[in-house]
Amino acid sequence: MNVELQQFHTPRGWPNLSPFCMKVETWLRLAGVDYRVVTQPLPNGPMGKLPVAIIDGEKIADSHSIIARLSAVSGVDLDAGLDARQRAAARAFERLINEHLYWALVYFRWIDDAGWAQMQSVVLGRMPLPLRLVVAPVARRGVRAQLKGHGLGRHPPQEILRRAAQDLQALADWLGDQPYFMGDDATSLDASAYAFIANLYDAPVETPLKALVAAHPNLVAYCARLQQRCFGRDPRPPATSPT
Ligand SMILES: N[C@@H](CCC(=O)N[C@@H](CS)C(=O)NCC(=O)O)C(=O)O
Repeated sequence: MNVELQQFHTPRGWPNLSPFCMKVETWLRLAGVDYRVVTQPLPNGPMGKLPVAIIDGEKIADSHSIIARLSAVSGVDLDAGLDARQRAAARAFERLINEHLYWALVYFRWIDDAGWAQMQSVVLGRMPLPLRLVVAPVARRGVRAQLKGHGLGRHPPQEILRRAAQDLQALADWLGDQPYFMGDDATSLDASAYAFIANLYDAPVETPLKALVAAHPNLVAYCARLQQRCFGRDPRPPATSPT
């Protein structure tokens, strides 16, 4: 099986600032499937977003579709041990993380001025300054429109924080003292949960969301556990850039 994962360039020492890219890479690590990374400067691919994967020559966009295909081709089903109710809960939590909590992260990185200042140096900092001066405001305007379209971005920052805190409370209460979200074994929900919660808590762009995670010691310990298991010991394969 040949897997190429295309994801955004990311600062050294951090798997990926895009939680969707990091979700796929975390799944690959949990499943023990070999892959190589090709970094992309801008979103592209069939859906104009990243991640994209090329699996045995087939190009697939969208983290959910990528993981479904990876699972089918590799024969590794991290959710094989779940019954129907557990699958239902895992699905609901995954959607909460991917479709709601994610947008709070987007808001505090791209729209909040303190986050935006960091994003410009960390994410766009590799671009030559004249290009950055053109690209940065266009990208920010696009993200602002996406947040309005979603709806969360129409709220004031305090309300966005309050709703993110509710999501994190639900996640912390569900996790309790289990090692993984669905019990003793990692499932595909952990790929999402780790990638997104760690991006809130540990990533090299700090936002007020960090303190919301820090209020839950079990989520903090969870991030450390998954970090150690997935990215701690062996470094990721060296990434290449497209020629
Ligand atoms: N539903 C997609 C979402 C992917 C996504 O939103 N990726 C972001 C980065 S985290 C992106 O490429 N954004 C660029 C854009 O929207 O222009 C998935 O699950 O892969």
